[in-house]
Amino acid sequence: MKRALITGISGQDGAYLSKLLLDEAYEVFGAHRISSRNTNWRLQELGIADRVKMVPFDMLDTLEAVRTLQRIKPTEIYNLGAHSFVASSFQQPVHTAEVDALGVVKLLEVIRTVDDSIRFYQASSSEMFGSAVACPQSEETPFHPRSPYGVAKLFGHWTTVNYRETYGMHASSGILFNHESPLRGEEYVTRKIARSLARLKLGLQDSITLGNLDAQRDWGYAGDYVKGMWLMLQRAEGDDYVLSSGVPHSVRQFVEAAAHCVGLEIEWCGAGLDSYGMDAKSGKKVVTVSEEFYRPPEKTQLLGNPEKAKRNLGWKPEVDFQQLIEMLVKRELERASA
Ligand code: GDR
Repeated sequence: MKRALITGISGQDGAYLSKLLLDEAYEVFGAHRISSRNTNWRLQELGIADRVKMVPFDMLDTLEAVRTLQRIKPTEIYNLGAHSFVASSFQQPVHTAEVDALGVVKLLEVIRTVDDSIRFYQASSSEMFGSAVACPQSEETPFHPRSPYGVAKLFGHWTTVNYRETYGMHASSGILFNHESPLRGEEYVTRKIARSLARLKLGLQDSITLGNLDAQRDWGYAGDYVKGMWLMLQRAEGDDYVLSSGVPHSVRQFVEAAAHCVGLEIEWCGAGLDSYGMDAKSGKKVVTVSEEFYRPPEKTQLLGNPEKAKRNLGWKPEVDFQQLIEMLVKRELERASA
């Protein structure tokens, strides 16, 4: 039986990956920090909370990690644990670097010490591209991160490459563009929009305040992307892969499509920080903009080229932009009516 250890088990990707691995008959262990709050609502929502075995594990506590690995003897480790909210990494750059950068080298050192045949997946990010010179971005595009999060992730990425090249370990880095689902945290823009519009529809909220409406992202469905993670570790050799939809959309387009799902049509007025969106029927202001949610501007559009993953892994996204938004809004309507 294959055994997988997942760090970041309480996050969106940890939940979907656990589900996939359990369906593939793995024994799944969730790395759990003893000091952290119990946040297994995502595992509960997928109906797998009692099938994932929680084990004590702190990314930064090397000795505890050694003991846990010696005991459970995983065949695969998925390092999804991270400070993953880009905006707050500007307020917590040191903590972000400790977890997202140093955490990776500590974990790889532990693996190399305990059993260097364990296959390793590192959750890298499109944020490493930042102000990349090329668009779309592929595995060959030079990186230029624009946030403390992106900088820390880049260290984790190169460390993974280095352990593969220097020690011959089966280590893969998945450079994932934005991947969303009903299990996203409420601070991320997709869930924030879907949740607010569902609540607006049900009269529980009057409006939503966002940052840059013209920011663009390459959005896909998290359930598709965790499959790509798994496929990477099933190859004979580790490697780096971009996973993305290859289709760009703006925050504004996301709002329009989500509004459409709840029967609203948005009419846009103004520009930049003075932009707002009106409900075309009632004339009520339902979308406003605040500097609070703005980030330092991106010079290049973040758009991924997933051709290598398609070619080598046989991976492709199954859920498109429209289906993703419908899924998110439907779940938020259920949650708001519960
Ligand atoms: P991102 O996701 O930073 O791309 O990182 P997020 O959903 O936070 O932002 C997406 C884009 O929307 C713009 N935006 C807003 N964002 C938030 N959160 N709230 C707002 O009100 C708002 N208004 C506009 C942002 O500026 C940005 O352009 C996600 C995370 O999951 C990372 O961990 C992961 O590595 C990358 O995706 C790939």
